Amino acid sequence: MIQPRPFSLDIGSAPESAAQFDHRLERRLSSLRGQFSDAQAFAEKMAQGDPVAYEVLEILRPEEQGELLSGLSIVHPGKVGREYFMTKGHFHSVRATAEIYYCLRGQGCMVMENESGDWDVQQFLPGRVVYVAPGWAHRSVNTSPTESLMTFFVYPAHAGHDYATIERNGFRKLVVDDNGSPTIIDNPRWSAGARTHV
Ligand code: PAN
Ligand code: ZN
Repeated sequence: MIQPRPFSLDIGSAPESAAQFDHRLERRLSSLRGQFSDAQAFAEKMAQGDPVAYEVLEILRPEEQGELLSGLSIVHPGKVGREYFMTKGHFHSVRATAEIYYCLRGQGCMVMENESGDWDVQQFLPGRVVYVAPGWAHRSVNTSPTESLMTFFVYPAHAGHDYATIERNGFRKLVVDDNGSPTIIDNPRWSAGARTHV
């Protein structure tokens, strides 16, 4: 068992501070198969290689109530057709758990939705905090053409991750590049009927 112990973390100077983290997860574009609306653009991008879309640097703690999990999420710049590189996105398995994201670098947005039919998109700018309320699925999108989007996240350690619900239909809203401007559009693949509670 990892004993509860205080610690501190320098995140202003990341990624030089990457050694402070216990675990590094790399997600390649292939792990987002089916999530981009332009299947042909996805195939073309994959044919050029399978780029790293994002990385997660985590501090490991016991996944139990009372603990907090924290780390850095780094979404690299890139697009598949008109859609920007993004995270898979998920609900927390324990729906009644929230999350805080603090944007350190880059620009982008957090796409969110709940199971009551509401959706929300908050902008990421360096220094801005985004609060993901309990019950809201969340996905980070990097809208910069050149810079990685780096955020620090913290959430209850017992939250767990439900990826399957999002994998089935995606989010209600997509963020696409419309002549250089990030624009929110409806996701044609999303259907309320296919959505089930877990
Ligand atoms: C974050 C995310 C991280 C990567 O730690 O896990 O940004 O996104 P995906 O998990 O959707 O691939 C978090 O929200 N944890 O709950
Ligand atoms: Zn989360």
